[in-house]
Amino acid sequence: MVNRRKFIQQSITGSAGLLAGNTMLAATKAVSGSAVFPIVISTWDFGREANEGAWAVLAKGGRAVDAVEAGVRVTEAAGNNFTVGLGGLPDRDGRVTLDACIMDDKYGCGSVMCLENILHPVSVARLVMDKTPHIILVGEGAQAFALANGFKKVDLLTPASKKAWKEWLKTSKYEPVINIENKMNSGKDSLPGRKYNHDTIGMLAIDQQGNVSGACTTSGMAFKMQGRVGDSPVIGAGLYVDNEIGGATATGVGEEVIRIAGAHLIVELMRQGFTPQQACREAVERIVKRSPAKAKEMQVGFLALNKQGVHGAFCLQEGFSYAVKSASETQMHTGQHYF
Ligand code: SD4
Repeated sequence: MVNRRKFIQQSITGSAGLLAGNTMLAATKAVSGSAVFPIVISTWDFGREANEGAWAVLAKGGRAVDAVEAGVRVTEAAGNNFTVGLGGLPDRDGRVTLDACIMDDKYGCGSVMCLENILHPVSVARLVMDKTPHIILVGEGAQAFALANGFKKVDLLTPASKKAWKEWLKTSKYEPVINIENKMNSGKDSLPGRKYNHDTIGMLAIDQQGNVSGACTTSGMAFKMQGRVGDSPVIGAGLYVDNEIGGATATGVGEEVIRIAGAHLIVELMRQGFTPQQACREAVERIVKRSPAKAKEMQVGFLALNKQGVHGAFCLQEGFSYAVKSASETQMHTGQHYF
């Protein structure tokens, strides 16, 4: 039986939450009233170029789901970063295995995990969503599906990523500490906001019709075990979109994000009235609460966009940047950090 005092307490907390939600809604409606749509946001410095790819779709009145796919494809093909698509750092056996997912405005979702030799995993995920009765395809099955649908085999290991792997083999130490990928590039470029200070790309967009979609794509943690899958292609962990509420995406050590179902948690918190930033902060605090010692030694960053076009981010460590593009803004932002 529900204890009466507890029931009253819960009701009070519930109304306070609703009140906070209404206040938030009133504040954000003003933002949507000032025509922030379309808008696209994405993780890290390379999000800037990716946003341009998405904007080409959004500016013409295209759908958010097409925009996020086009946007993250820019990063997948770039070949100049160690963490997404071509040139992504391999696993400990020298195999580049890619993870990606996409979610549209109607709870449609598609995902590929541990996909090898395909340049655009996000587009394979899109096809899984659009053309199959399934949500996730992994490994050989995902590759066979991609090849059957016209994708070509590509060697994703570049001279630079091969060199980094060979270097790593000298010690073979798996150290998923704060942005291990950045540590491959010690020096000024690995400083917060500089070119190597980036990671998985997660992107969220709202189109002119006000519909929300998202995509997330990565080569995963550098030098992971063969077969390891992180949060990025896991719907609800690395990405979640609910067209009534908004979307969220994650970057960093995926195991910790999966443990708290990070992106879904953030969307549900926004449903209760949290702002995107408050929701991202709460998710980070849950990680700290569960693993206080480990949290100090790693990076996790969350990025969220609510239905009204308000964005926010929060991360464990300093140095998480994200890119925003709308009719009124083309800018880099820095996520607030816990430590
Ligand atoms: C993963 N979250 O595979 C991704 C990759 C990442 O720093 O963001 N790496 O866990």
